[in-house]
Amino acid sequence: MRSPSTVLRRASALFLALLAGPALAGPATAGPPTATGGPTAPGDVRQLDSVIPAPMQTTADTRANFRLGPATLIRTQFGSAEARRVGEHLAGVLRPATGYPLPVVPAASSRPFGITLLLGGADARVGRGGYQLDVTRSGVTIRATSGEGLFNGAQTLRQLLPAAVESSERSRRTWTVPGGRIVDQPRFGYRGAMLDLARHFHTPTEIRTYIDLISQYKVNHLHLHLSDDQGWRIQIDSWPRLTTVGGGPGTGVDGVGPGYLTKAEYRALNAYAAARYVTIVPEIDMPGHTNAAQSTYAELNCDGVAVPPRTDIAVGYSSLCVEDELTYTFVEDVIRELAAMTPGPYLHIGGDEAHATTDEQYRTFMDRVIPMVARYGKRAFGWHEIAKVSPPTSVVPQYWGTGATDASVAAAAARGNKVLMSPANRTYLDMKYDRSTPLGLSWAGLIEVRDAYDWDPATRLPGVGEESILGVEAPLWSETLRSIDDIEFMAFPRLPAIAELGWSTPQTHDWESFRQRLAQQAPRWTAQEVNFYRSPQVPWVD
Ligand code: NGO
Repeated sequence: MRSPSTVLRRASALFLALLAGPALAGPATAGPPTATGGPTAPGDVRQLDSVIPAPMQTTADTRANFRLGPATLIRTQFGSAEARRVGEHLAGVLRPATGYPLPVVPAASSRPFGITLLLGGADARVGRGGYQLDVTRSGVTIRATSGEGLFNGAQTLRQLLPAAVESSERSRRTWTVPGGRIVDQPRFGYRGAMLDLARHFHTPTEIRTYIDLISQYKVNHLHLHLSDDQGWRIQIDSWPRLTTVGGGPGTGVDGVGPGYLTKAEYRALNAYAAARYVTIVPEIDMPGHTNAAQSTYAELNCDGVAVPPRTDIAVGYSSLCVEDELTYTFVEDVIRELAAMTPGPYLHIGGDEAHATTDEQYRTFMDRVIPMVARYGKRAFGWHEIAKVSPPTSVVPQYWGTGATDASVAAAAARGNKVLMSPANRTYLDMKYDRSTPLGLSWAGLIEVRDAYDWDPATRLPGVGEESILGVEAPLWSETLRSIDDIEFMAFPRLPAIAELGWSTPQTHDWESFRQRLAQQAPRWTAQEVNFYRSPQVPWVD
């Protein structure tokens, strides 16, 4: 549980550090007590290849370790506001535990001293989201072609420092980065996580915490499931009762998950995410999973009578009235307002489990709604049932099945649609780990850490190969979840497994290596006060 005083503790640690003033940092040496205090404990220097997700290429040089000191500067690309922002973010992460001031200054030269973030000069293989990280005795240099690449390199640097760096408490110790070079590049452009705000609302503070946690594993999209049978969670001005009633008291599973995001809160979340190179993908589920809207507005029902609100976890019984023009006025209002407050390029229109809608009605509905998304400047995502209507190739079906094959998803891939992979028996973070897991569901099976990790997105579905895959996403549905502690328990350690599948080249895929690296994340999560599941498959270190 994260104590409310965490923020205060962080602030006072920084204050003390500033009072202490700068002193000179020497080059890293092994062993004895140092100018900054405590001894170097054995095992304190991390391995270059201990990072999650596994980097593409690492070349260790144990004679070239770098030690952070009280005089270390964070130098960022001269003239780049974006590089500066990444530098400030990194400084914000490193200051509380180190107690060092770590001022962020423009890099006047590319001479390696301190931590330097440069745009340009990286190995050509890094592409857009990748980076090159060089550690020598005099400094750490991260080079990339974009702010996103610098941010990803900075997340790697965090993991190369001792786990205590993630604490909000200052510790007097050495902060050594292992020497050598990493050249890294993402396998897929889309690495995603999903939160379900409909079954239980999660507050902006909780969502921000999740963004912080996922972005350290280079996950760069957060899909928000904003409406379902049990609740409506996003303010829409033209249909105001959606939130005051549909998201109001008594909504959510068992009636205990009320709440909604105002437009201002939603915009602020998008900005918070963007500062961490995370794009928000908002979802309004339709034509099914719409009971909250239909119990709030009688006119959204074919017979003009409002259905009763529902707080159980049944699925597949609700549907908007496909034949009624008013339905499309409603849907267009929602899409227009949601698109206007969403800076990201995607808008998810659900489309799963429309069992109360005939195939013909489903097609009629999607043929009207998919073009609306494009009209408001967004690219439509849908759960993979959307593939059945042969949507335009810009539409992204999100595969959530458990079967060995899916003919309509394969046919969509053959036509040129990109597919987002979320097979439920591998990526659904709401599935129980084993029979004794107190939270979660089990309809798609039990998912231990190895089940989440040991598969290849590009061979999961025949006809949906590497070239057809946009990326991988780990959904976390909230039927059984209430708090951020619950979210963390289901996501850790499986979220890093899915993150690695999305980022790392298949050549690095190795369960034995992964579980060893995962084990070393435990002290980081402890320092961050993350509530994680101690899977018996992982040799945890404390
Ligand atoms: C299914 C269903 C959701 C449930 C979830 C629970 C999809 C795409 N539709 O996934 O409504 O919440 O399972 O695991």
